[in-house]
Amino acid sequence: MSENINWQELSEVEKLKYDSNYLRGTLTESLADPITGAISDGDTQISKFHGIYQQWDRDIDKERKRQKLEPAFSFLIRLRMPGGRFTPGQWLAMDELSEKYANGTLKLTTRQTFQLHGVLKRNLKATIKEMNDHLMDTIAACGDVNRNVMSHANPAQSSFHAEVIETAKNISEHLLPKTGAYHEIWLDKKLVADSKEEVEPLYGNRYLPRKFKIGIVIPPHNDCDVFSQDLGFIAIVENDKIVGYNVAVGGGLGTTFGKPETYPRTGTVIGFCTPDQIIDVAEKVVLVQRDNGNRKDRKQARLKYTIDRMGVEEFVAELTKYLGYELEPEREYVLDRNGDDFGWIKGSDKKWHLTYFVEGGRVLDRGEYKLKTALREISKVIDGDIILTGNQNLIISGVSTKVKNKVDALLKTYGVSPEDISGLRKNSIACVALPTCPLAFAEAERYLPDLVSKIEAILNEHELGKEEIVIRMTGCPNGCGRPYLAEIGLIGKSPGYYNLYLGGSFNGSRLNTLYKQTINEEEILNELRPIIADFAANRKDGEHFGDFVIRNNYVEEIKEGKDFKH
Ligand code: SRM
Ligand code: SF4
Repeated sequence: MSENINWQELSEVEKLKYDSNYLRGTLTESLADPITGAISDGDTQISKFHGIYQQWDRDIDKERKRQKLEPAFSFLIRLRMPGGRFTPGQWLAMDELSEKYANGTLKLTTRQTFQLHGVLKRNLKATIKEMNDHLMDTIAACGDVNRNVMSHANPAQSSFHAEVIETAKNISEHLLPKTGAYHEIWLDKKLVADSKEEVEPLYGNRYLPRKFKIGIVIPPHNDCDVFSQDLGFIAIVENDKIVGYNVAVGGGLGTTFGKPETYPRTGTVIGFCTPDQIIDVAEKVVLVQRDNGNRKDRKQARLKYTIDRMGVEEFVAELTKYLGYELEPEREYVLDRNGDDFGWIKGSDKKWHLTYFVEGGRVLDRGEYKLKTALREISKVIDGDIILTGNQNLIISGVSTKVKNKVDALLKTYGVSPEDISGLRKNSIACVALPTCPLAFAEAERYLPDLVSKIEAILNEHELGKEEIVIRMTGCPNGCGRPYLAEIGLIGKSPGYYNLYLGGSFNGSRLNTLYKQTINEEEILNELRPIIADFAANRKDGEHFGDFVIRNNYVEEIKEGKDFKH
């Protein structure tokens, strides 16, 4: 495969991957270099496959330049934890690591895992080692491979939760890179075999053309936005048993302003597979993408573009060849929401489960609000686990009645008892954006809470405070907070300015549509005010905001990603 590659034709990252000796690159040398807080340019790409991104503090960028200093480099570390289930011991370990080596906060991501921000180069290895000591790793949390596999989060809602989370873990394990690079570089494990002989049976030496994402939902709850995944599985329950999964392919949300050939796309359901087939189907979809994805242009490399280029029919025909059998026809299912259901629920396991809202997914102590301390103390007493949801929230899961009372008391002690928040805030997601994200054009996590308060004031004027409306904001069009699937989507264009998108569906199955471009806060509120008033006066019974704005022609429904306008 290697000798005849015309590197001129391929994206630079292809050569980097190929030359990296199965993801080793020069990471060991970069880590040892005391002159700079950064790693080499090439290693910044390779480190992603190990769950690490190089960043710098953008808040103090100008000052560092003025002082002729290099940027304040630090690193983001992302865990791989399929299904997002953590033991209390693991939570405590992450809490401690965030204090010892990171910026003191824990970030719960939109893919059910943790990120640490602000880790200095000299502390990377110790942090990763300690994570591994607690049975947590960061392998393939980023990079051109299959990423963290998401699954339905709430054991209280479905007795099939345990089965689905196990399936997510098995898929994740099956699709892990097989290189020993991670263990050598971070855990000082000796080479088992000569690395030159080592092969990646699944990925080959250039891995995938681009990142790849998988999620599993149990209807009617679409809590991991199954249509945003490269590969989504929808569990089908018949006679009190999961009989299989509908298979959705080609979801993906990232776009680039000024490049109309980039667009968000919702996954296409192409059939049904049995539980025995699910790992094979996952593997073969990955292989079709490996062999057909665009390796020249990374902005056209996701599976969604491969499928639109091939056409769904040809893609399915190719997949069938790889599988050696046909998928069965898709089965019926209904998805009714993509947000989380908050509060305590007693599950069929007779245990208690508390779904708890974490604004922006940021766990920290701020003044009297001591969420980080509360969760630390709760982790010391619970007899269950903590599960992260795909909406940046968490579930204190599987506790007895006695412990439930202790949890409530601890939340109260630390000033973080669950509040009666609005239906809008409950359904809000903001990506990280500034100050850590190098790609952000505008604020998101640090700004959305204030904007929500201002929209709440308008909703309250119309007695719509309880109305559940999905609102999501990102600092750029990459889509990390899945804004293209929100009923109200806000995407950063420049500091203080956003594009406003309306008309996503409450269950996450329909893309929204551009309503207004490059508007500031005052304009956002002025645009939303009359629409909310109209909604209050003229909505049909039970009609959701996203459906209302389409029925009343505020925006036209987008049927295909290709029709999306930026
Ligand atoms: Fe993302 C890149 C944060 C979920 C689409 N994403 C980034 C980087 C690493 C910026 C970078 O490349 O340097 C961001 C780091 C910011 C920081 O300081 O933490 C970043 N993405 C995040 C997280 C932490 C957002 C959050 O607030 O929770 C999410 C981590 C998930 C995880 O645990 O793995 C996160 N990113 C997503 C999602 C949502 C999802 O997967 O459910 C998407 C849209 C779905 C999709 O992939 O299509 C997403 N991130 C992107 C893209 C655009 C990809 C594309 O196809 O165009 C980029 C940029 C890129 O890859 O070039 C990106
Ligand atoms: Fe950064 Fe953009 Fe992702 Fe937000 S959407 S975290 S700004 S890459």
